[in-house]
Amino acid sequence: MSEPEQVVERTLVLLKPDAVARGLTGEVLRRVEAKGYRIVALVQRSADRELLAAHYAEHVGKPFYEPLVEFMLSGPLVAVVLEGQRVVEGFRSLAGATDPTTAAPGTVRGDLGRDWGAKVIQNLVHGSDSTESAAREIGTWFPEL
Ligand code: IDP
Ligand code: MG
Repeated sequence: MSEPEQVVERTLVLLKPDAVARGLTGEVLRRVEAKGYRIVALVQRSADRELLAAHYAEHVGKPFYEPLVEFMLSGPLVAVVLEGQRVVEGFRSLAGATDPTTAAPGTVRGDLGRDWGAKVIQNLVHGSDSTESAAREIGTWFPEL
């Protein structure tokens, strides 16, 4: 019997305003491409409150939601769609844990991030946490896809 075919997934990545402001978009995308994932779509743009409410629907009402929105509105960000087998978990692994102070060395957040004393954790990147979230988030940022 033949192996089951590996399903090609997509995930939604955001290079957050801190990554853009610090000139780290190239470094993050370098890691993504070196890992072997394909960039399907990429745009630098600003967010707005409505978009962020859709994107961060599961966090609306949490204590860090308002600072998170202010942070995400603080400058341009880069939205990216990546494609590859198991890219949802693969990008989360490249990104590292949410808290950049303790994120593992070797990860984007662990190598390039730190605590800046802000009300919200500034951790450079977002990656979808499941294929269901990815489908919803890609629809939010790239309705044409
Ligand atoms: P994730 O980005 O690792 O998936 P989530 O729990 O989905 O983490 O949180 C979304 C974003 O909100 C985080 O990336 C971080 O910027 C911010 N955040 C999460 N938890 C906290 C917190 O407890 N305090 C402040 N900011 C937080
Ligand atoms: Mg999340």
